[in-house]
Amino acid sequence: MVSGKLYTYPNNFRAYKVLAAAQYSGAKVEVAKDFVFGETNKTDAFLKKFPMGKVPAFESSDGACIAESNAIAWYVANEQLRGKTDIERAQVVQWMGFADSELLPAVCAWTFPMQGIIQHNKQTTERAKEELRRAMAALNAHLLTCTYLVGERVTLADVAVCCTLLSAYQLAMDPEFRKPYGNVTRWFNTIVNQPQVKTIVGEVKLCVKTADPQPVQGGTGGKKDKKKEEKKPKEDKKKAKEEKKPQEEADPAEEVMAAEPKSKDPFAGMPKSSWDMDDFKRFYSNNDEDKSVPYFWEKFDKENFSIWFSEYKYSDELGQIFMSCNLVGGMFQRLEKLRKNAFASVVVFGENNNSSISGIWVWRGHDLAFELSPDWQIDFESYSWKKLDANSEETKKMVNDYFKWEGADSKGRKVNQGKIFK
Ligand SMILES: N[C@@H](CCC(=O)N[C@@H](CS)C(=O)NCC(=O)O)C(=O)O
Repeated sequence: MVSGKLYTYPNNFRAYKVLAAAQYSGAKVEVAKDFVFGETNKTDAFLKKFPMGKVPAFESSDGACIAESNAIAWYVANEQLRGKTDIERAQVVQWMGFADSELLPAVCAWTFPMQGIIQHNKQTTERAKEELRRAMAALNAHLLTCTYLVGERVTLADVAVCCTLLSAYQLAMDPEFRKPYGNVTRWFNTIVNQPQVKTIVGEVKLCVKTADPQPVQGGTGGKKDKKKEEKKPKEDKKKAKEEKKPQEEADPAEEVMAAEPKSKDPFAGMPKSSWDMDDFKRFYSNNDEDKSVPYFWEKFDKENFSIWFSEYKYSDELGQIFMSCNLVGGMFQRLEKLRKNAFASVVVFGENNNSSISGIWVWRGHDLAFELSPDWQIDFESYSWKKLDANSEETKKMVNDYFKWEGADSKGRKVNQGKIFK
């Protein structure tokens, strides 16, 4: 029986292929708990196993390391999913290639701006829609006479194509766009409602209205972010690069950015502290919160560090949970240089179309840290910030709940998932 650990961030459609395949085959695939995108996958230990530093990545119980989501999905699958004959297996590979080459670039180019991952560009969007129409027409013709893409049962072909189309069906392709592709939509509904797929991707609601592009900075999607968006073109590019822009070419400005001198540590002038924050971070990663929360309070240096509660201001504009998670993940990435002097647990509460984001932050000094560096001013205005009294019982309870990802938000929404900035 195949078993092992999958490294991924939450709601990664590439990881869905692997996890759904494991549901069919019974392979034991455990998602690595402490994985932090942009951090864990850049460590020497990770790069030694997976030199490209990309996820999903799989480490089997007997030590084999596999990168590339399709290869991992193949490895954890069973005979039904891989195809029973050589011709079926070839067709499965064909559709997996089709998903990556014909669908994925168009889906990403169209939906990434809606998720605030890359900047919206009308021309790129129109080209992506056109490419998607062509691929959807080919799929539609194939599915006129077939229930599944290959053979008479679900295979990896269905899983891969379906997962690749997921964000397009959820965010972009409204009923009018979908109209000519009724066979594809019927097939898509069949696949996402397979119990083995549904348990991984959750309830899928088809797009009613094409989502609007969102500001890249992890803002609100509203006009209020326009100014910031214009002010920070460099970060837009950086973020877009990190997310591996599907259709954009290397931008010389990015090379210029890479060559920019490193800015001075904004905390350099602050007094030394007896608290070794890295030690706490290690302790937190390696122990249950029953131990790490008391450890925090035992070591925490009230003189030189402060504790803050932050809340995303525009929760009524949050849509899909994975977009809320992207918002938090994007903010963490943009605060890279703050990591050395800060720790945070940020929680997404609720469910799709009814969620909120809030968190507990701890950093060096007693003022709002984001004002110390121009690099850190992209996201923080989208949040309210309240400094907490480190001596109060109320603060202790909040820290406890947030560090443990327990409890509910002010509207009673339960914890959906948390992210740690460390
Ligand atoms: N072809 C690869 C693509 C993997 C990939 O691009 N992963 C992205 C996240 S979805 C990543 O890890 N990017 C990190 C980086 O480029 O440093 C697959 O299907 O697994």
